[in-house]
Amino acid sequence: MIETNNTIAAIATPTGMGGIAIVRVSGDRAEDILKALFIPAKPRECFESHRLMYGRAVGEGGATLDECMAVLMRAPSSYTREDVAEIHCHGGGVSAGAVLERALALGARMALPGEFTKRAFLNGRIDLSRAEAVMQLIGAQGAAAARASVRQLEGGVSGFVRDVSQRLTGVLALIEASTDFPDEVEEEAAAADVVERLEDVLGELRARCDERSARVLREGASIVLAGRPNVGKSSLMNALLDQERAIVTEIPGTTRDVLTERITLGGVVAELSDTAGRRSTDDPIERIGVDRALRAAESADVVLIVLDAAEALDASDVELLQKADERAVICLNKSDLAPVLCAQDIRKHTDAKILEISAQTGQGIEALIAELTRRVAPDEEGGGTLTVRRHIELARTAADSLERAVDAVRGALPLDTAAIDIRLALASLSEITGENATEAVIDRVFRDFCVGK
Ligand SMILES: Nc1nc2c(ncn2[C@@H]2O[C@H](COP(=O)(O)OP(=O)(O)OP(=O)(O)O)[C@@H](O)[C@H]2O)c(=O)[nH]1
Ligand SMILES: [Mg+2]
Repeated sequence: MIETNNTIAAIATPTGMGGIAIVRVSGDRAEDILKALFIPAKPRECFESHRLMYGRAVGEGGATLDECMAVLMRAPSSYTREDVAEIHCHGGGVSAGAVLERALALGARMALPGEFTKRAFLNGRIDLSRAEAVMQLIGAQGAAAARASVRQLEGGVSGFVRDVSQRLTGVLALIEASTDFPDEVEEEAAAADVVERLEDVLGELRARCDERSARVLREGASIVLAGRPNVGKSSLMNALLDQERAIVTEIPGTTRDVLTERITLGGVVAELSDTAGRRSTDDPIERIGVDRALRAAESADVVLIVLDAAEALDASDVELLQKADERAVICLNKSDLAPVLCAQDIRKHTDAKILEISAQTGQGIEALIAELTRRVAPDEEGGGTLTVRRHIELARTAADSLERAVDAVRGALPLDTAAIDIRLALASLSEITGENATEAVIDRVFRDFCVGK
C-alpha cells in the first residue's frame, strides 16, 4: 500500500497533570508543520536543527495556544531517522491537545501505537530486539528490569545473536569444506569438531532462556508466607515491610484473607503475601482463607515457611516441611524465646535453607532479606537472560534445531543433514533482531506499544 500521508503526530507524554506535555511530529512535513504552528520569541529565518527554541504555539489566525519550547531534529539524526519536531507544552493535556489538533489540521495524521519506533526500525536505525527493549524500558517494574532493558537497548541481544550466528556460520563452513573436499578433511575429526562447537552454542542459548528470571523481571516475583496459626507470619510480614501493615495478635487464626504488599529486592519488584494460618477449622470464613493460602503458595516463586521456635513441630508443620521444594526457605521464628525447636529437628524433614529469626526483635531479618534478594534478583553476569518472550521462544526453537543437528552428527548421519538444522537455527535467530521478519511479526511487536513512542 502506498502511504499518502506519511507525517504522523501524537502526544508522547502520559495523560494527566504534569510539568510538561510533548507533542511529537515525524515525517516529511514535520518542518512545515512546526513553522506553521510555532513562532519563536527570537525570529529565526531558518529553524536550526537540534536547537531548542522558546516561543508560542499558535492556532489558526495566530491565536496563542500555549507558551512553549520547540525543537526540530532534521533527518537522519532523529529518533525515527525522519524530520522530527517536538513541541514542549505546559502539562495537563489541554495545551498539548490543542497543539496536536493544530498539527493534524496542518496535514499530519494521528500516529498508531509504536509508530515512531516502528519507523526507527523500518528506517534501519534500530533492530527489532532494540525496539522491543524500548517498550520494555517504558514498562519496567523495578531497576533490575530497567537495567535489562537498557542492556538490550544498547544492543546486548543483537550482539549475542550476531556472535552466535557467526559461530554457526563457521560450523556450516566447516561442514561444507568436509563434504566438498572429503580427501582433505578427515570426516571423524570434523564431526567431533562440529559437535563440540554446536554444544558450546547450545549451552549459551539454553542459559539465556531462563524463563523464570525473565518472568520475574517482567512481572515481578511473588513471595508467600506460610505456616500454621500464631507462628508469626504477620509479624514477619510487618518486619520485612518495616511497617505495621498486617494485624498481629496472640489469637491463632488472626489473618483470614491474603494480604499483599510490594517490596523491592535488589531492584526487582516482589509481591509479599501474608496468609491465613493453616489448620482445619469449622469456621467457614477461616476455611476460605486457608484455601486461599494454599493456592497462593502453589504459584509463588518463594515460599517462606514460618515455624515457632518456642514450640515443638506438630503434624501440620511436618506436612508442610515434607512438601517443601526448592522454592522454600524455612524461617525459624521467635528465636528470642527459650528454644524448644532447633534446626536439627527440622533437618529430619527437609533440606531447605533454614534461617533463625525473630520478627519481634528483628534478629536475622537482614539475612532473610539477603537470601530473598539472592533468590529473586536475576544473575546479571554475562549479559543476563533474554527477557522478551518472543526472543526466548525463538532462541528455544534455535536450540531445538541445534540439538537435532548434534543428534544427527552423533548418529553418524552425513554432516550435511546437520547443516539443514543449523540453517533453521540461524533463521530463528535472525528473527530475533528482525532481519527477514514478516510484516505480521513486525505488526505484532508494535501492536502493544503506546501511542507517541
Ligand atoms: N517472642 C516473639 N513473639 C512473636 C514473634 N513473632 C510473632 N510473635 C507473637 O506471636 C503472636 C502471633 O503473631 P502473628 O504475627 O499474628 O502470627 P500469625 O502467624 O500471623 O498468626 P495467624 O494470623 O493467626 O495465622 C503474636 O502475639 C506476636 O506478637 C517473635 O519473633 N518473638
Ligand atoms: Mg497472621
